[in-house]
Amino acid sequence: MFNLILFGPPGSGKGTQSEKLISLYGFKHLSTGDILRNEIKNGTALGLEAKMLMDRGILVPDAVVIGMIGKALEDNPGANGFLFDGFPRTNAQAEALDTLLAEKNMSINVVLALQVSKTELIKRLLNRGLTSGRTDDVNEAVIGSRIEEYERKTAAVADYYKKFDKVVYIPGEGSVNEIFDKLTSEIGKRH
Ligand code: B4P
Repeated sequence: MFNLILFGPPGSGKGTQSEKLISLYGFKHLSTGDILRNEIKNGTALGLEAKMLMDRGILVPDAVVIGMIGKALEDNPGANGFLFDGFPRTNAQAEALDTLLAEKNMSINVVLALQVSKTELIKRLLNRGLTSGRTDDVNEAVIGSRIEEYERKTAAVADYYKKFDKVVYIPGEGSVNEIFDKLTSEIGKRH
């Protein structure tokens, strides 16, 4: 069992690298962004509430995403490991994750934190907005709010895991394959 968090600001490559990591290692991919977009697609009450916040670049309430992750852990008892993508995004989410994992005698092995400049983040997200159909990617003001939410609420999550010596910073600019090699090299040292 190996559990990792892929951490970084919006547009840092979490979703992109997660896809490659799960196909190499067979981890169960838990992306709170994907789960929320699925709720929106299905028109659920939760999806409607989440859409209003996501369209403004604001984080969804902790209780909602913690509940989603708790359910996903229950639904996947046989997984050989979990890749958390876009979660936790606040210290409250990080503490709740530790509690959920401890109940199952599990813990986080490593937090891989992608570092990308703000200019590059904005460029990537606007570029994705040309084709993704994601309403939160088309407007530069919304992208700005997402980056501000990251700086105000999420960046401190790395400090939470630093206390347990679990954070490794990875330069997140360069080709997708170059960054993937750096990630797999760090996983290889611990897996
Ligand atoms: P997410 O779905 O997590 O989206 P994200 O952070 O914007 O994207 P990600 O970082 O995965 O994208 P990637 O770089 O791979 O969140 C969306 C919203 O959901 C949040 O704003 C929030 O409202 C809500 N939410 C989700 N989780 C939550 C939580 N835990 N708590 C509260 N609210 C939550 O891709 C970006 C682009 O960069 C792509 O086009 C990709 O092709 C490109 N790219 C990737 N790597 C590249 C590289 N090396 N070079 C050039 N381009 C690259």
